[in-house]
Amino acid sequence: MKQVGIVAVAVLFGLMLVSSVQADGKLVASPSSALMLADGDYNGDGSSDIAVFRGADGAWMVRDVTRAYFGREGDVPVSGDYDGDGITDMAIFRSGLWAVRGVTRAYYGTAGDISVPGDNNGDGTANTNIFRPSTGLWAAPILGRTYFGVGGDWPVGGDYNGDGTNEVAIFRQATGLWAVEGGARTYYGQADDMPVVRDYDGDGTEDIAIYRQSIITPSSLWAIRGITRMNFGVYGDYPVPANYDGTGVSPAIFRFGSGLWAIQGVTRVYYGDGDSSIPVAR
Ligand SMILES: [Ca+2]
Ligand SMILES: [Ca+2]
Ligand SMILES: [Ca+2]
Ligand SMILES: [Ca+2]
Repeated sequence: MKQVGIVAVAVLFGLMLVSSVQADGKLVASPSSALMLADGDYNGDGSSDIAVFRGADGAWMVRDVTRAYFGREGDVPVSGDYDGDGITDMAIFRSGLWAVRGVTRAYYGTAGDISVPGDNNGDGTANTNIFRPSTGLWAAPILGRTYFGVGGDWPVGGDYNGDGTNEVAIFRQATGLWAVEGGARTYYGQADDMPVVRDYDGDGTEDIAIYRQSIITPSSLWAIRGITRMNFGVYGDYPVPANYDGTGVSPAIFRFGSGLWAIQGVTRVYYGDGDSSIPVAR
């Protein structure tokens, strides 16, 4: 896994959404630079919205819905429905501070933690979960504290058994291991794939899925376990799969620099300031 270069894919407010290019030409994203959102329906119409957060001035821009200023450079966006009204709230994580626009400010976790918002008990509200890479600690309101996974693992908590509540889960990028606490362990994908877990077939369970990109084969691979495989997007694109048209989750990418959103079978549009906007769609 020798690294031959560093590509700055986008400026993520001081911290960089950085990926490494390996000797074999693969682009490797890391969990500490990943965007983990609980939801992305900013007007509550049942469809995910095309949206960006621009750290330089704290602007949130939701296409055809709204624009607001919340947060600042260096904040990690953690969109979710924290008050359970069916509308996704703009929210940021800042070294243990969770600030939810118009709803609350709370402290949970600390600097260095990875924020993994999600609904822990099926009540329709997002919880302020964190994964601490240094120790493998998950701290999750309602679920409690548990140790699961190690540094370098991707936290991929979600509802894998369809009971309406989240399970703690990790994807180990080096080996392709998926492990759900109290559930299955399986291998899917290969070293350096990026997890893109969603409910692709709409049956109420999270589907294990990976996104793979490489200089050598510029068309990116989406592999969704037991459901489908396809090529969509090119080298350097960031995956933003979501339910944009209200009929189900589509593979989709955001292209840093140009601001292109390409949503398979749905649309291609340009939205966001290509230089500093990052996608906040889910
Ligand atoms: Ca919407
Ligand atoms: Ca809400
Ligand atoms: Ca569950
Ligand atoms: Ca599913």
